[in-house]
Amino acid sequence: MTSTANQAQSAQQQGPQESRVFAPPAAFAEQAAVSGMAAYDALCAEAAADYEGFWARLARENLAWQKPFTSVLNEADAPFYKWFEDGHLNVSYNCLDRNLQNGNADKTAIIFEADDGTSTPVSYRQLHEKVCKFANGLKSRGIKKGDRVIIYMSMSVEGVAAMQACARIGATHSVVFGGFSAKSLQERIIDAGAVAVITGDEQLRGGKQLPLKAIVDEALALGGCESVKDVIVYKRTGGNIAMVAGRDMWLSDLVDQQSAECEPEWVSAEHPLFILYTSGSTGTPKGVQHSSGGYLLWAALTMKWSFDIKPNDVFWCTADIGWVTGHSYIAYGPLAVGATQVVFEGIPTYPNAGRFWDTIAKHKVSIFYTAPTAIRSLIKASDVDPKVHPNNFDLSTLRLLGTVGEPINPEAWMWYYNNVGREKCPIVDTFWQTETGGHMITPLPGATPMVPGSCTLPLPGIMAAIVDEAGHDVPNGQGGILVVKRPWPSMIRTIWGNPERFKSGYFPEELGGKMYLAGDGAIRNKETGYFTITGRIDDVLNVSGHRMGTMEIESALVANPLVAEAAVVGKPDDTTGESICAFVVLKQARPTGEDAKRLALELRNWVGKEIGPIAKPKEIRFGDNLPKTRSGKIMRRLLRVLAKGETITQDVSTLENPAILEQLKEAS
Ligand code: 6R9
Repeated sequence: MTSTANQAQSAQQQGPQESRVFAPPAAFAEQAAVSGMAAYDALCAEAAADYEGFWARLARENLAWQKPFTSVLNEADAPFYKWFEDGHLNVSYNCLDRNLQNGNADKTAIIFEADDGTSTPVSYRQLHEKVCKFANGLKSRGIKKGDRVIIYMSMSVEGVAAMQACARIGATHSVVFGGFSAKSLQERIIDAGAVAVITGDEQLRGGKQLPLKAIVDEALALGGCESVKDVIVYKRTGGNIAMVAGRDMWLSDLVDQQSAECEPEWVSAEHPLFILYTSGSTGTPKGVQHSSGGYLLWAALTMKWSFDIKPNDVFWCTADIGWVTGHSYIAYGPLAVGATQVVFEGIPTYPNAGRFWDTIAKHKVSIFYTAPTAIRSLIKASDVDPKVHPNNFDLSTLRLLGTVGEPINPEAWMWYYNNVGREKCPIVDTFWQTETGGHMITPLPGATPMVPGSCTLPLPGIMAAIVDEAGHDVPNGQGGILVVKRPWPSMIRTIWGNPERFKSGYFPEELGGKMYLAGDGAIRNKETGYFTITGRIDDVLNVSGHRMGTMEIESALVANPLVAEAAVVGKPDDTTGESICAFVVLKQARPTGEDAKRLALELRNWVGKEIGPIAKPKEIRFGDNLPKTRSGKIMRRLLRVLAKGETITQDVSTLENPAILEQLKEAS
């Protein structure tokens, strides 16, 4: 661990102070599930007074239990915490059957918006039937409770159904994002010991047909995947693919003749619902293992608290099911609360960068949840082509906006608030992680006054705190390490096959072994106590002994009207220890030669003015774009290599745009 406390502290001291505050609109607050700060405080007080009683009440009220639990939290084998462990339930029953019983059978569960703009509604009754047939199909192949199933599919009703079908029979799924390479897929198949792979023939993205099944074939051919007995293929494009006799089968052949009824497999609340691989700061991807009961409780409850979901809402989370956001806020949360949601196959820029706004208007979306990186790229696109600006679309159905995945810089927040939300929609800036299962720190839209760039306050029951390296609380206004002091129901249970790494990585001895280490730095505002995430603790810089969050510098750069996007990394420096290297995308075309020099100087001075001379990037490189994963995260790891002038030897298969690396290799 590095000395994050000081880093975040100095970043804050030097960083611009955000003073704008936006109260939740009165009309929103009046009807909200958690209405007003007094209601928020009351929930927090309830959790503080009787932690287990609080969670037990919520678990009873929000989930259907086949066998009620008597044990709430078992800490005997900490940090391997167990929640509601003697209770039995089925996640798919909670998401589907419950809706057939409570009058939602004919309600639209999913509006599938295809890449080409055609859309298909699927009711809860239809989804239930699809999932039951799918589950029976899996059972007919001998797949059973506890088996691991890899899902390597694009965004589709079938992808969601595959996850639900696994949940129905008690199989543990591991969704691998459809953009991962054969090698990454193979590693995950082997690590999980999967018995089957569910995939598609091809995927459609931005009008292009891209391979899926061919990559599965390649992954299996790499070897070591002998555990895989079945490959089940959903036909999406009808493209030409190879089928291996005895191993591969079409989904339709497997499910068409199956019964539309499938008794759910009742499992313990602690039964592993899924494993989701995520990258750590070092080493191979970790299989984050989640539970059934605690996980679903939080997916459902945050739909109500953070998203204020109501029966008439049309919810749209633009994530992919390959990421945790697509698990909690597409495959499980919305269905568990009987919501109608849009499931989107395409990309935000096809057929043009107005696609999000057009789709919101078309399906009368009322709650929209996306990533800051998408917002920033759409800001840029609408500056270039005013026709795709949100002003040209009927967004009047929107009542709530959300962001996730990375800090949102105040300028992007304001643009989202003004142009998309038209100053009437609260924005929930939801801080959470693959490991946390659901939202952790976020405004409650009908209660919390919002400050652009701050995820504000922990949800009731989430004991988030900021500590120094010895695990001691730091005062507000002083940065430190973000931790969670008490276990919560939807937390990671272990790293699949590596309990030691789970223990040492998330509950380090240095912090006493009982606090969950999020891996992010944070600071609380002196007056409000609001949290601001200062970035991953591995993304902090030390220049001449002054430490600062890369995020602060990026935010300053993006606040410049010329800048569309920026990523800042450290570069070893003989004199100052580390120097700051900024990769910048301008709203205008990428400058070169004298132009680049002039603009770099201008931006350096700008940052100097915004934060302080110490934060001035020593080097600025301009690009047409930044290297990003397909989920939109900037790959700073690669930028650090480029900044050093070294050759990239790491795997770049998860990059959306590998070609950009060449351009960013040297100074513009
Ligand atoms: C849900 C998800 C987790 C990391 C996390 C943090 C960053 C996510 C954020 C945020 C600031 C937010 N992060 N949400 N930082 N504000 N609202 O993204 O999970 O892919 O595991 O990433 O993303 O650094 O530690 P995951």
